[in-house]
Amino acid sequence: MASVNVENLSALSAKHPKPANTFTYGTAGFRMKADLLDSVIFRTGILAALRSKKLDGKVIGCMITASHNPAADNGVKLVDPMGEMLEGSWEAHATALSNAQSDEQLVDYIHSMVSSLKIDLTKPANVIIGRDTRPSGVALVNAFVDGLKVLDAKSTDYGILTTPQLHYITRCLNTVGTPEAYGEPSAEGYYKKLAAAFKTLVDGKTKLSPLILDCANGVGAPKFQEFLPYLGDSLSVKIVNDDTDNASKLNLNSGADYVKTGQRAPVGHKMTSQDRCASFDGDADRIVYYYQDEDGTFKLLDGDKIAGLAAMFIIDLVKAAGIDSIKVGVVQTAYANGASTQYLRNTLNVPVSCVPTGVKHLHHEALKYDVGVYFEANGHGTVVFSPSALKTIYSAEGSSPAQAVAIRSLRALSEVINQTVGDAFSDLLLVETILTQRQWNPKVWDQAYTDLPNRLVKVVVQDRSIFKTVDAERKLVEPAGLQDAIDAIVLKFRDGRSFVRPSGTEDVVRVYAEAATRSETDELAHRIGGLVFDFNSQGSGPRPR
Ligand code: G16
Repeated sequence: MASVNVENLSALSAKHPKPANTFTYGTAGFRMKADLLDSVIFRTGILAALRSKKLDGKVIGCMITASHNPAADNGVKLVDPMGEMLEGSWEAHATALSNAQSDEQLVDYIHSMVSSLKIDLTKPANVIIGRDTRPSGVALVNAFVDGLKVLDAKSTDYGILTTPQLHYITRCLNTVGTPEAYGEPSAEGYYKKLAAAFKTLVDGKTKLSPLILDCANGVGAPKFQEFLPYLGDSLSVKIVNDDTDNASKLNLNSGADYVKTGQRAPVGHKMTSQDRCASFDGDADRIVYYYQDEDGTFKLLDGDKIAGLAAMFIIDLVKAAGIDSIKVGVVQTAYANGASTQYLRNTLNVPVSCVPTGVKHLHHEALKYDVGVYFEANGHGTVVFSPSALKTIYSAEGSSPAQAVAIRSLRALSEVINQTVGDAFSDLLLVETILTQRQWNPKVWDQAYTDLPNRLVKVVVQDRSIFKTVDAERKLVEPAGLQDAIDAIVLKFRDGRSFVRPSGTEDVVRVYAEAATRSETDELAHRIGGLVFDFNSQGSGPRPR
């Protein structure tokens, strides 16, 4: 089993002293102001090495990013061998290591993990690293590598990548030479795989008008630029908000989160009713679409709309292929618009599950279906095909030319979709495939159902950890009495629905509200926001108006 070289650990740890703060591995790893992260990331390096050793040297991924957060923030998330998020039970270890008060406590905790999880420290450890465009990323990678050195882990730094590219490469490295080989383990391999599948899917179809793509001044901009030559003339995209030299512009008045939360277009492009538009977030794992109606109204096509479109298309395709034994299911969170859930259940007749926020929850639930479509309303999601569904798709022959075409499309679809995690590039190609095959503009897509008016409000509180939820985050159990007060207000609104939950990525509490009309929705959101702010006089930021 061996034990940790304490001298080596102390020498490395001295370079990364822990501040007084308490840390939590949350919805998407650790995320906070970059200048607080040095010790956390060093210790996450130790955890990544332990995880790899536990898994016999399988490659673990590390992504340094704070995604949709402002430029001054940064974060880290670990990726398990098949490209999925770090196993849930290890999050508590990440939190515990990051909060150890001294080197002795750190060593003790590592040894307790080694013994309780039966980790053989003599095993090799392999870790790969990617980061987004934030300037703080370089120093944080160095801190992480110091953490790896504590346990002699081998590392490869892939430099700047989108988060989903890092997930993809992790899976490729762990499956190379096996029947599950996922592709060439490089950004180039990723581009080649996605572009080839997309070209198959749109072959012979009339090309759509150019897509205006807002990259939030983040890593999506240089990476999509790099991707374009592989797509050739199969797709036309005009990239806007691509200034990654000016770090302060990252996610500023642009990007998927800005567009979804504010239900407005980003800066950087003056939209007309002819335009088809989409926005990535800061690490390109989320996408939302939007357009402008003839009367100038902004129309959002968010993750719920993408899920509906994808589910509709896949159901049609499995029918057309003559393999409708393959069952499609959809996974959403409490943020899903009520109208989208009704559309999925009543029009598409698909089973829908609701799970807590966080891709890890959606992903695991989606694996229960033959084909699981999962999307958060904020545009984070993908489609996963079970091994048996893939077997059926790849062994089907079809008894007519039409069936053969549908089977070919399903195969290409399983390749164009990044099944490891929500991926804005891959989701863009999925949407563009469907719109091209149907020759639909955004307005036609939008006609599937009409969203109930909805509003998201952020409330800054002194301590968000006092907010505890149950029932897939739809109900608060703490602070005591707050849920009753929320329910009493909601009752007064037609079609009213509202819930409150602490964010796992920002220092805020989120309030979601839906009601029959826009003005009732706004009032409901602001009344609940005000209630949260006032409750126990905890509010510390601006009171929601
Ligand atoms: C992360 C998670 C998403 C989640 C989002 C917001 O996204 O991966 O699953 O929806 O944070 O989470 P919360 O409401 O807890 O702050 P990203 O794109 O920021 O990595």
